[in-house]
Amino acid sequence: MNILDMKFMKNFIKITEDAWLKGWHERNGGNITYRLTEEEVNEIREDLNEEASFQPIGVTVANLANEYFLVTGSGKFIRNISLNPSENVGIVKVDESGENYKIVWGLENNARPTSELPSHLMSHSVKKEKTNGLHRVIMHSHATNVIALTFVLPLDGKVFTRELWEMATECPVVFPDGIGVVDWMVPGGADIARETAKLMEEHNAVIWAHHGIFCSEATLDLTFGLLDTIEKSAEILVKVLSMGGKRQTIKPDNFRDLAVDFKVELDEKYLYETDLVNA
Ligand code: 2HA
Ligand code: ZN
Repeated sequence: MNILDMKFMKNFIKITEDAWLKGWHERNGGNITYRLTEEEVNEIREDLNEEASFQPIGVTVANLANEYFLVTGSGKFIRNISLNPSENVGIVKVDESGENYKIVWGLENNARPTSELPSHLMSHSVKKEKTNGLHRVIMHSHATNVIALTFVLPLDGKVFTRELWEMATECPVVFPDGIGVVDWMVPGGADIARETAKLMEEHNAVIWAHHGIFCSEATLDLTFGLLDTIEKSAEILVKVLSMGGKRQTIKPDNFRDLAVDFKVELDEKYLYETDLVNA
C-alpha cells in the first residue's frame, strides 16, 4: 500500500496537526517517533529503499535491531508535516548492531531525522523492554505550562508528580508511575538521551527543565493524551500559583482511596505530608 495511505501515517499526521494547534511546537520545536509493527513494514516493503547507507545513531540500542521508525525531520516544522509529509518526516531502519540507522523512505531533499534521535531511540529501547513491546511512540513537545513550572518548582520528580496529581483527579490514574525530571542539559546528544532513558525505566513522562517534555505510550492517541493531560494539569497549577496558591487540595488519603477504586498503584513516595494537608 502507498505509505501515505497507511493508517499509522494518517494517525501520525493527525497527532502532529493537533499538537501544532495546541501551541506545543513553535518553529522546529519538538519531535515525534513511532515504531512500526511488523505487519505495517510488510505492507509498505516495496516502497522502502533498502540501498540507503547507514549512519551512526550516536548511542547503542541493541534491542531495536532491524526495527523501523517513522520520525520527524531535523529542523522541520511540525506544522508543515500535514502539508508535505514526505519532505518533513521519514522512515528509518536500525541496523543489526543497533548502532546505525538508514533512511528508507521520505525526508526528501537530503533532510535528516530529528536531532533528538538518540533520546528517542534510547527511550524506545527502554520502553520496548519494559512493556514487552507494547509502547511504540515517543513524543517530545515544548509544552508551555510544563516548561513554565520548571522555573518555579524544585526540579524533583516527586514534587512535579505530586503537584500535578493534585491539579486534576484523573492525573494519578493517567500517570500512576509519576513523572521524571532531568535538570537542564544540552539537547540533541547522547548524554541527555541516557538521562532521559534512565528515568523512562520508571516513568512514561520525563520533563526536561526549561525545555519541554518526553512522553511514551503504546499508541499515538495515548501518547498525545498523556502529554495533553500533563500539560493541562500544569496549566491549572500555573493559574493556581498565579492566584496566590492553593487554599485546599486533594490529600494523601484521598489519593489512597482513589487508588483502590481505580485499581492503580500509587507509590507512597509521592504521598508525603505537605503544609496544606492538615489545613
Ligand atoms: O527540534 O525540540 O529538542 C528541536 C527540539 C530539540
Ligand atoms: Zn526540544
